[in-house]
Amino acid sequence: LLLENQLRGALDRRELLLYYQPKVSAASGRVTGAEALLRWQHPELGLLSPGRFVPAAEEAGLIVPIGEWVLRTACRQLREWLDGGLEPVCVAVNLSAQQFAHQDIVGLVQKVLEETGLPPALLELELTETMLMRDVEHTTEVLGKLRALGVRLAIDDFGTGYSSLAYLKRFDVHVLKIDRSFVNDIRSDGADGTIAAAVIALAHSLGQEVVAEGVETECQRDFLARHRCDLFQGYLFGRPMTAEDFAGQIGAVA
Ligand code: G
Ligand code: G
Ligand code: MN
Ligand code: NA
Repeated sequence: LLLENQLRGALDRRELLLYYQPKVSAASGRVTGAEALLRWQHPELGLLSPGRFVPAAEEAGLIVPIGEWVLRTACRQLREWLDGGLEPVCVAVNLSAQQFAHQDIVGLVQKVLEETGLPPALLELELTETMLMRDVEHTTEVLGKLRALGVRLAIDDFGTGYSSLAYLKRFDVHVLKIDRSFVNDIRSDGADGTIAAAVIALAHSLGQEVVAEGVETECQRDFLARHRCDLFQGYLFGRPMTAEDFAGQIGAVA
């Protein structure tokens, strides 16, 4: 409760910030994108990860204004990088269930794209299966409208929630992110990579790209590359880092 009260003022006190974790193209080995990840620079507790405060923010309804700040900040940051002459990268933002269910998320995304003048295809929205499965009629409608704006849509933590293959086809997203638990299963001899390989094949058969998250070892990377995974994200390539540090990595071979 204390944390919740402090969180109320955190936005105004400018204590929230975004870190960026590189996404690396399997084909070129270069950094071509990032996932924006929220942090709270708490005055006493130090730098807090979202696991420590996002659940409280959701319960208090604060995730809606915070999520709006995240979206706007990530888009403004990308605008700065483009204006500074850096090569275009795709930046992914996580949406929470509440933003997706209760907010005019389509209107917000449209407004922020207009404000920043970004090419919509440089913005990716990460949504979890659980969020999408709550109300499939609503989901189909909202995803269709977001898709029409030109932004990219990704299903995050794929394989950990439950979604039927029929809905996966109906929702028509651009990207599947293989949950890191399946990447973590991949051992040096390739054993236990079955689910990761199956998710890649499934995604490709639906015309979707695949991002593997939580890639920590070269063995995992090599296994995923052999199975034609499109993008890698994980500590092997880079931890979540400040915007300034990430800018230095854009386009580099990771
Ligand atoms: O960085 P960390 O491992 O603590 O992230 C934990 C979770 O927080 C991840 O599942 C991630 O999707 C989520 N998360 C990170 N940034 C944001 C954000 O800006 N908004 C929401 N809703 N969730 C986020
Ligand atoms: O759920 P989501 O995918 O949005 O969460 C991303 C989170 O995963 C980030 O908080 C990030 O810190 C964490 N993460 C990113 N790469 C790795 C990795 O290689 N290993 C582990 N264990 N966690 C990772
Ligand atoms: Mn994510
Ligand atoms: Na994830």
